[in-house]
Order: sequence, then structure tokens, then C-alpha cells
Amino acid sequence: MGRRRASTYGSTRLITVIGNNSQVVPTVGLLVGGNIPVVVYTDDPHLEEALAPYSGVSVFPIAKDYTEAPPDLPDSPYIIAVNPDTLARQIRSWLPRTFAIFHTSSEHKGRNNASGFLNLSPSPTNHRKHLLRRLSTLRRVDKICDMVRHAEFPLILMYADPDPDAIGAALALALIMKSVGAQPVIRYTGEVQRYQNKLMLNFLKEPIERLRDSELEAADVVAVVDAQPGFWKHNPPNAHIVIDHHPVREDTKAVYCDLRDHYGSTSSILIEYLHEAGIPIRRKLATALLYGLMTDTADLSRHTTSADIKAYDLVHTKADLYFLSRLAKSVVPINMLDQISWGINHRIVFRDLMLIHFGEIQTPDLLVQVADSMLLTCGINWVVCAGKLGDKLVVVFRGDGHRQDVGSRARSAFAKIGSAGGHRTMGRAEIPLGGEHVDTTVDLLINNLFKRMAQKQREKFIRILRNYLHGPGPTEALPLITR
Ligand SMILES: [Mn+2]
Repeated sequence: MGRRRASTYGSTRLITVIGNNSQVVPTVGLLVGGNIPVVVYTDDPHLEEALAPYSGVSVFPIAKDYTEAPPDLPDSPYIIAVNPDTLARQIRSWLPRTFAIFHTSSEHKGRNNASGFLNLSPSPTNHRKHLLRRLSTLRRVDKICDMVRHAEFPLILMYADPDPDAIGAALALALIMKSVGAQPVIRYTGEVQRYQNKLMLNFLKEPIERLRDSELEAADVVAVVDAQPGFWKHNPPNAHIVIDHHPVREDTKAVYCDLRDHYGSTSSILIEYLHEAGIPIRRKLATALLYGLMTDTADLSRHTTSADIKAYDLVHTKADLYFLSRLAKSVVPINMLDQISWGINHRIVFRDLMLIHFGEIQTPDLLVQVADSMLLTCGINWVVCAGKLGDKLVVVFRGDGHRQDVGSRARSAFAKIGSAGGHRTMGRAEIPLGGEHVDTTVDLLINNLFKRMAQKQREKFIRILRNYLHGPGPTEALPLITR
């Protein structure tokens, strides 16, 4: 056995391995492969021979059954490579006190490492599971490629007004198809409405267009992403490929189905495909996928699994984060600014509530935008914005969900006289009117919102709000420069 004493090494990288099980040789191989000096203590007389091919390793004998510490034991870390666990604990009893004690035992079925020791490497069971998952993903990608390899006209279809997740997933699927020479087209069946989605399509500069009837007939492979054929009430498409994360519909049938309703986004599924298949994700695609993932999971805060977080990890460094932050902030139409400023100037603040009544409005979006923005005010935990839209009073609630549950506020105030509901951070009520004057909606708002407030205080609020509404309206009030 080695004649040099372990302590003479003096390297801060030195690692001590104690034991004799089948893990010793691979462990030593791993360490010396990285030029890490290793000292081995073993009661197995044949081990030195087995370790002979490795340089940088010294082998020393130790008392039979590891009953006592060898002289000149180096400092931590220690890797204990023995079976059974009782023997590992026996060795630990004479080791110096340290956290850096690893245990690597021969594999036992369905059993983890002995408690109190650190794992040296991921368990082989997990490793195999991971490998099998990768292989099944690769089989999926192969199957898609086989389906489109000889297709004349593969069509990727998104449902209705395509949302960011559908756009990201469609582009990723197109890239997979293109890798085998197919030339898919991406289509949607509704109308792009949201400003942010238009901005995204502009950024991507991809030929994503509205479906023409003839195209569906001409397509020889139809893939539906981020939806299922049954979403189309009239003439659901006959899909060959369906990839989606919405709840599985019973009527969804296709040659290729990947339905994962536990995933936060369809983009996450496609990121996995691209990653496992080794298909590079370029900046624009990464941006589209990340935006899809983030919008569907509300920035990884809703319906998010570890798979989504892993997918996030794979694309976030590649994406154009400046563009995404511009996109995230582009929510207020410029022609709404005067109305918003009127609202801010005609607010009522009562304790932690900000209340604004806009009088007659053209769109409930105004209430939503203002309520969202005013929640940024320090000390304001909930915001209520109201407006008369045609022959109904719309009341939008926004809250922090921490001190206020605005959904239940909306219900207790208005459920008896209209439709009202929501959850802790968002609520909405719509109260049908019978041709009443806008003044009456002020009473309706105050008296129902503050049922337990003293009459006098309520009257004061009603007076203030009515005065506001009798003054100059949102578009005449302020000589603002519009553009
Ligand atoms: Mn989605």
C-alpha cells in the first residue's frame, strides 16, 4: 500500500474516501479525472490493485471493519463508501465534526441514502427516470417529424384571438417541422385584438395570418396548439396533432396528442421539445416563448409547475428582456390619458380605499386601467372604479388580496341587485339600470358599498361625487397636451 502519509499532501482540494463498496472505484475515477488528489482508506486488500490505473490516488489500510480512525487522517471532506448504513454511522463516530461527510452506497431498490449524510451524486434511480423522460420526449419529437416529413401543406392552427402562449408554441412547433424540411404555415381563426399581441407579432415579423377557408381544406397535416379542436363550436378542425395544456376534453382525438393540463403553458411543453432535441432557440423565438409562459402563469405565480420553471430557465437568458418589459408596460391607450387624469383629480379616499366614479363611460377598460394603476398608491389597499355604461352601472374592484378580499366586497355590496363576483384581488359588479339618471348611480354606488356607514357620511360622499359629475367632464376638464 502507499507509503506516503496522507498529511503530506497538504492540498486544499484533497478528498478522503473511506470504504470498500462498489462505488469506490467510480468515485475515485470521477475525482482524479478532475485532477483532484484522493486518499483512500480501506480494509479491502484488493482495492489498491483496482485503483492502480488512476494517478493521484494513495491507498492506505485501515482497521478491519473500520472500528477506529487511522493515524494522520486528513481534514474534511470525507466520502464514506460502505454498506450497510450501520457501518457508515460507525465510521462517522470517529470522524472530526463536520458537515462535509458524504455517503455513497451500492444501489438499493427504493431506498435513499442513510440519513445524516450528504448525497455525493444524484441517485441512479432519479438519473434513470430523467433519462427515460428525455427519451420519451425525443420519441415525441420524432413522431411529429415523421408526420410532416412528406407533408405538402402542414398547417399550425391557433384558436380565435391568438394569445402569447399560442403564438410562442406555434412558432416552436413550426421550427421543429422545418428541421425536417417541412414548410408549415401558422394561422389563427379570430382577430388579433390586444395591443400587446399586435406589438409582439410586429416584433416577430413572421407570416402569422388569419386562416382562409381554402387553407384548411388544402392542409394535409393540421396541428392545433394551445387549444383543442372542440374549442371551435362550429366546424371543429380535423386535427392530426394536438399539443395543449388546457383541461383535457373527451372529444379530443388525434394521431398525435400531447395534453398536459398540469403545465402552466403550452410554450413550456414546446421548450422541452426543442431543448431535448438539441434544436437551438434563437432570440426572437425565446422572447415569444418566454412571453407566452409568463402571461399564462402570471409571471410564474399561477398554475406553475417545476416543468414551467425549468422551461423558464432554458429561455430567459436568450430572450429580449427589454422588449418584453416594454410590452408588459404597454397597457394604457394614449387616448385614455385625459380620462385617467380626470379620475385621479376626482377621487375620494376613505381609509385604505380609493373610489372613483367616472359618470358616463364608453368602455369598461377605463375602469380596469385606472383601478390597476391606483393600487400602486401607498396606503391604498383597494380601489373601486365605477361608470355608467349604457343602461348598467359597472363597478370594478382591485385589491391587494392581503388586507382586502375585494371579490367578497363586490358580492356583499352588489350581489342582491346585480351580478357581482371575483376573487381576493379582482372583483366586478354589473347592476342593470332602468333608464335612471347618472346621479342616481352615485346613490346606488355609495349606499350599497358602504351599507354600515353612518347616513351623514354617506350623504357627504354622494354630494362630493355628484358635484364632480356636474363639473367639467373628462375631456373638457384639463387643458392637457394630447399630441
Ligand atoms: Mn396557454
